[in-house]
Amino acid sequence: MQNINFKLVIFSSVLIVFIALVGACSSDSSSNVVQPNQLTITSGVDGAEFAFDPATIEVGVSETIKIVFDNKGTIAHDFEIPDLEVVIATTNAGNTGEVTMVAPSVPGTYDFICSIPGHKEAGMVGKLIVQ
Ligand SMILES: [Cu+2]
Repeated sequence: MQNINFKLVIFSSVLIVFIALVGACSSDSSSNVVQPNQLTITSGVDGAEFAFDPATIEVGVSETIKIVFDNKGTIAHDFEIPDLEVVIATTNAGNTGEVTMVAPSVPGTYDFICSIPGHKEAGMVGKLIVQ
């Protein structure tokens, strides 16, 4: 009788450890989800109201990329890549906006701009290089 109880305790212990391991593994697999690389583009750096910093960004072909637009200026701006239909809507001074995009599958260079009238002409342009 004593022996049977002992076996039952061992079996239960093994079962508990097994369940814990399965639990650990399944929570592990969720961390395998690919997180997009993040790029931050800032405006208003060093008082340059109508400029993006950096003005050139490089991404890999087909790369999933999260773009964060950080408006450190004193007026509202937006961020658009017209040819790729990528848009971060008007972002007020001191705020950030973001968008996640998948880069084209072929290399190329695309302009990004602030689409608020007059801002592109004042210098709010940059290049996204896909390579
Ligand atoms: Cu602007």
